[in-house]
Amino acid sequence: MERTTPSYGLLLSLLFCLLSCVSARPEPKYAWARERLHKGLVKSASLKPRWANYTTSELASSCAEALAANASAPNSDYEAASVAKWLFGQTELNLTASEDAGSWDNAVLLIELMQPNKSEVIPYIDGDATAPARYAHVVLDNMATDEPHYADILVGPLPVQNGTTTWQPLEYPYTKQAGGKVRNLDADHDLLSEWRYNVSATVSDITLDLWGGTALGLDNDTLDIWGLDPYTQEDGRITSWVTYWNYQTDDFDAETLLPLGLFFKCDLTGRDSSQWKLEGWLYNDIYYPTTESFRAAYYSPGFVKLKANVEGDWARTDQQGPIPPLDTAYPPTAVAPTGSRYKVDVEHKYVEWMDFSFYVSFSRDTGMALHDIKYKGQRILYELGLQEALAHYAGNDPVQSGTSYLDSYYGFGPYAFELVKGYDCPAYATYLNTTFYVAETTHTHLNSLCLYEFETDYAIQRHSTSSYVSVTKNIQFSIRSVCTVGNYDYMFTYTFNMDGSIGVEVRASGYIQSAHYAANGDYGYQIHDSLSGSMHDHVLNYKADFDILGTNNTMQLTTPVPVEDTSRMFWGDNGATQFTVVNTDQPNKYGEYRGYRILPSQGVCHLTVLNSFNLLNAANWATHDIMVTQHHDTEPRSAHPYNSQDVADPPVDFARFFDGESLVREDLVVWFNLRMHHIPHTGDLPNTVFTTAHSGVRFMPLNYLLGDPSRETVNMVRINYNDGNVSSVKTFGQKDEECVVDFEPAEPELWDYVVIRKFPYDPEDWYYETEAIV
Ligand SMILES: *[C@@H]1O[C@H](CO)[C@@H](O)[C@H](O)[C@H]1NC(C)=O
Ligand SMILES: *[C@@H]1O[C@H](CO)[C@@H](O)[C@H](O)[C@H]1NC(C)=O
Ligand SMILES: *[C@@H]1O[C@H](CO)[C@@H](O)[C@H](O)[C@H]1NC(C)=O
Ligand SMILES: *[C@@H]1O[C@H](CO)[C@@H](O)[C@H](O)[C@H]1NC(C)=O
Ligand SMILES: *[C@@H]1O[C@H](CO)[C@@H](O)[C@H](O)[C@H]1NC(C)=O
Ligand SMILES: *[C@@H]1O[C@H](CO)[C@@H](O)[C@H](O)[C@H]1NC(C)=O
Ligand SMILES: *[C@@H]1O[C@H](CO)[C@@H](O)[C@H](O)[C@H]1NC(C)=O
Ligand SMILES: *[C@@H]1O[C@H](CO)[C@@H](O)[C@H](O)[C@H]1NC(C)=O
Ligand SMILES: *[C@@H]1O[C@H](CO)[C@@H](O)[C@H](O)[C@H]1NC(C)=O
Ligand SMILES: *[C@@H]1O[C@H](CO)[C@@H](O)[C@H](O)[C@H]1NC(C)=O
Ligand SMILES: [Cu+2]
Repeated sequence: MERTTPSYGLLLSLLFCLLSCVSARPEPKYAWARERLHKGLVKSASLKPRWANYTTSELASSCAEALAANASAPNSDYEAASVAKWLFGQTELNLTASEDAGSWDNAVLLIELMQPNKSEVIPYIDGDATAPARYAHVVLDNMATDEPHYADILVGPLPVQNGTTTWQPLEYPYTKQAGGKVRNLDADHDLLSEWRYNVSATVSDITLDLWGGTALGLDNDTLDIWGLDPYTQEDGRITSWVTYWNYQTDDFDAETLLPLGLFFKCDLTGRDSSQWKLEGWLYNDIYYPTTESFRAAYYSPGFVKLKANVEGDWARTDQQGPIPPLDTAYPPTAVAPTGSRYKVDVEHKYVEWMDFSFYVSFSRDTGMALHDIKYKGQRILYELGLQEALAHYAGNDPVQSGTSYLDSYYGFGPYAFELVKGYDCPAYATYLNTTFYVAETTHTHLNSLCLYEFETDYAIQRHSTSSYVSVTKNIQFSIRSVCTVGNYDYMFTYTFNMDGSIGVEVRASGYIQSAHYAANGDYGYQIHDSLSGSMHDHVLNYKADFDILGTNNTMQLTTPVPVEDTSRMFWGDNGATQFTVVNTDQPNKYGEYRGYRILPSQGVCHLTVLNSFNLLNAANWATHDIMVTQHHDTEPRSAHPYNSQDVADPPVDFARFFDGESLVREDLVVWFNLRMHHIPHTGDLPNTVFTTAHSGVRFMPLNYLLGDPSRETVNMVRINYNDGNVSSVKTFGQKDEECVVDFEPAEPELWDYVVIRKFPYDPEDWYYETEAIV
């Protein structure tokens, strides 16, 4: 496969050259969302330690339980708590309960079930091998040291037993062999926050003059300061740029629309705050190396003061403006008149719909994933799930140009909140809870996954002739979750279809992260008085571990080509290349290979940024559209949540998965990306909309069956006619009873909505004080 030359528009072409120019500037890094994490999830300040046996939840919602089904399920209650209790008994770990832990203590961040090796699971679920031993994956936040680091460890076997349970550094799933350790650049978060407020205090006169407010860490602050994620990691130094934002003045989450255009750079290397340094200020594209030089310029005649971004109705999402004609009449709505036509085993998170079945798992890092997806009794995918999501910004200013969020750092699990019935999913959907265990507390988010059937607005099949018309309803089945990671709401949906195809889709809504418009014209449209829609790329990486008629699979391009040197590819010019995972050992009766084809269904574009200075090796999964490797137990995931902490030498460098290994008759894993180029325009205000911020890939059976399986449904009709008169109507045994729709079930009870989006989280009081999550 050759890489085709992209023909992006003007702005994007500009980006290529201008990004490199920006890289020559004093560079940035700091993350506002990090603050949330530490305020809440990591240090649940007001909570009692819960590691003894408080929790009722389990490691069990993790995928391994689903895969290893029964054998691993017993005793899942209290299991995470028992692991925590055991860990606190290991004196060499020197752990402090999360609620008491400060920035110089070791704490437990996460406990989950370790995903068992596929090499052990397959013989178990398909054969008569015994169930794989179960282990807990634990992440420690070791801060009682000059070199704070996260440590991935394995605890087991489970259940915990004195004498037999041990812990060991976890290393095999990562490309970096460093004892499962990665440095923690944010251990001194609180001190750093204080330090930045101290810097800000030195220009209070200026912020008061410019914006009538201060950022001092006081209750009456009207300004916020935050900056880069990841930090800039260069030549052994850790630096960051910080910028000013107006706080929103009401409930609407508008802060990321209110940048003020003043920036300062700091050197944050090391743990000794007396060594941290302010390295300069930037305002209106002019750099001032010291506070004194900035102040002197500010009070000089002719200093240009930029307009501030101030909240208004333009940044609020409630109804406003003239109501469109007839809009107040009740709109069409979906109902399921005969109830659900699918089965959900809530305990095992096992789902059956029509000829599909699968298990659902949920994790702190990456949220929802599907396992052991079978179609007509045959496994087609061993595992399908999100791996990582990147939002790579560009801009003339150091905060935008330095921002490249890798969202699994924050985790998708903690940000999957309750879905709104009748809005996020149909009112009649099945809703499942999700749980994860962090900081010695089980967190349960109610109704945060939904499953439902839905009739699309187009038929799946039709044909008409002079004597009949034949047409089939397109009924599909979806599972969905929505994760609000900071300012954005990502909607993740897997869709199963009667033609045997599976859709993987993501949509984005919520507030954009914007830039001050000053001198940013090459990086975004001006979208409000002082606002630039900061251009960025979203790239979301997925793992699709195909097993087509077993694990002896081959990647087939349009013409069957062994692809040893072309394991990383682009969709190709004009969609001319078809990518199909086939089994060459079991051709169909015509000798054609049975397989599943992978095709983009929406939003085909590549990551614009090449050789990102911000990311170095931390997101090497973003370079191509579709990447194929052999399955290895040592390569379960394309990324690590702390890749951002050491971008040059991250725990998982995806590029190292590629060594020219054979992709012919091997157990193949397809890693693919969903992407959106986002150049926010006025229509992104107040929020980006899901309609166009959308990317998808579809897996479709290719020569897999001998015909179209959607012929099996009865939900079709054939109307026969002659000379203009209908002679018969065939409905194939469809349920034809008159169904009088009772509207009640279609109207959800929204007063039941459970507000759990707050940090800290109190499992005894889910309704407890809500904090904004930006
Ligand atoms: C919790 O622990 C206490 C003592 O540590 C024990 O008495 C109690 O049975 C435990 N509860 C559960 C549900 O395991
Ligand atoms: C789970 O175990 C029960 C009985 O122990 C058995 O009937 C059932 O088939 C098992 N289910 C699976 C998916 O293994
Ligand atoms: C254990 O952690 C405490 C802080 O929680 C620290 O003061 C102490 O030095 C640590 N001990 C060892 C042996 O690392
Ligand atoms: C899983 O596979 C890896 C790599 O082969 C191995 O190091 C590890 O011990 C295995 N885990 C278990 C629980 O067997
Ligand atoms: C293990 O031993 C410790 C200390 O001897 C004890 O406190 C704890 O309850 C024991 N745990 C189990 C599961 O037996
Ligand atoms: C912030 O300023 C206060 C008052 O000058 C000082 O006591 C404190 O140590 C400073 N904090 C940091 C992190 O520099
Ligand atoms: C904010 O509060 C502090 C102390 O409470 C006070 O000194 C300061 O004047 C207040 N600032 C504003 C802008 O009102
Ligand atoms: C979700 O949790 C709530 C509260 O514990 C419980 O009542 C409900 O049954 C759970 N839902 C499912 C589908 O398990
Ligand atoms: C898988 O392919 C290998 C050759 O690559 C062959 O030796 C083996 O028999 C095949 N296994 C199955 C189950 O067909
Ligand atoms: C079709 O229906 C019309 C109206 O009922 C009738 O007049 C006509 O004879 C019918 N034609 C045929 C071919 O049955
Ligand atoms: Cu976007």
